[in-house]
Amino acid sequence: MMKFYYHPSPNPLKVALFLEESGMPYELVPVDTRKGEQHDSAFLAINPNAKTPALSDGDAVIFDSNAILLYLAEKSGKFAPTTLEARAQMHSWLMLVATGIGPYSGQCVHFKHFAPEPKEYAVNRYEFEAQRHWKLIDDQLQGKQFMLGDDYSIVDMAVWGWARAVPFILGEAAWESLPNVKRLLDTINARPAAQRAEALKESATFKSEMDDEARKAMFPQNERLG
Ligand SMILES: N[C@@H](CCC(=O)N[C@@H](CS)C(=O)NCC(=O)O)C(=O)O
Repeated sequence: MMKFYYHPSPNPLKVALFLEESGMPYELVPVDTRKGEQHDSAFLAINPNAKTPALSDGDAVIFDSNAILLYLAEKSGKFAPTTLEARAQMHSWLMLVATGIGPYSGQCVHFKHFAPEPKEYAVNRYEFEAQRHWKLIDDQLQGKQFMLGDDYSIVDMAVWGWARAVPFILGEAAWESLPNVKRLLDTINARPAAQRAEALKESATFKSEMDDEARKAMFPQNERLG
């Protein structure tokens, strides 16, 4: 059976949503990143990048949430278009989520909520870039039900993983300028699979405190500051 290496945070949630939508059987393997379990040698053999999510499926081992979404779509034949032109759009938007939405939103959260002072320059840069990327998603959704048009796809799942966190990333007022992202979030949140994906966080006890142990595990660069 597939093993899904999971932590209740944006990138793993994308994969949780696919697995719950598709009904594919899987075993959940909790990885508590605030306790440093992403650095255990057994997990590094699955994902040398020491991040969640990851997936193993027989001889196939896949890391990086968007690669896992593509793998699962190929394996199941679900949630991805079949024409060359539509697949080109799928790849473009999936890569935009992978290289723009995720990294800029993640750095925006880091500098706003976790980094020590002085951080004004970094907050300004990452909030600006996160907002700019989210506006691209909002514009793409204008006049469309889903990211690729009428059909729900892995691109929507990738967007959903991070859209859940928009108030934490950009502040509550962000929804005023991202009405189409909010609509997509509400549409997906209403799906039973999304509710099951969210409920996975209850399947294990995950550490919530961002204390010294968590900072050491997640921000190892701080060691160099002494
Ligand atoms: N590009 C990777 C990023 C994965 C990532 O940053 N995962 C976060 C959770 S959303 C994580 O495991 N953080 C723990 C850490 O940075 O130590 C993906 O999309 O899967």
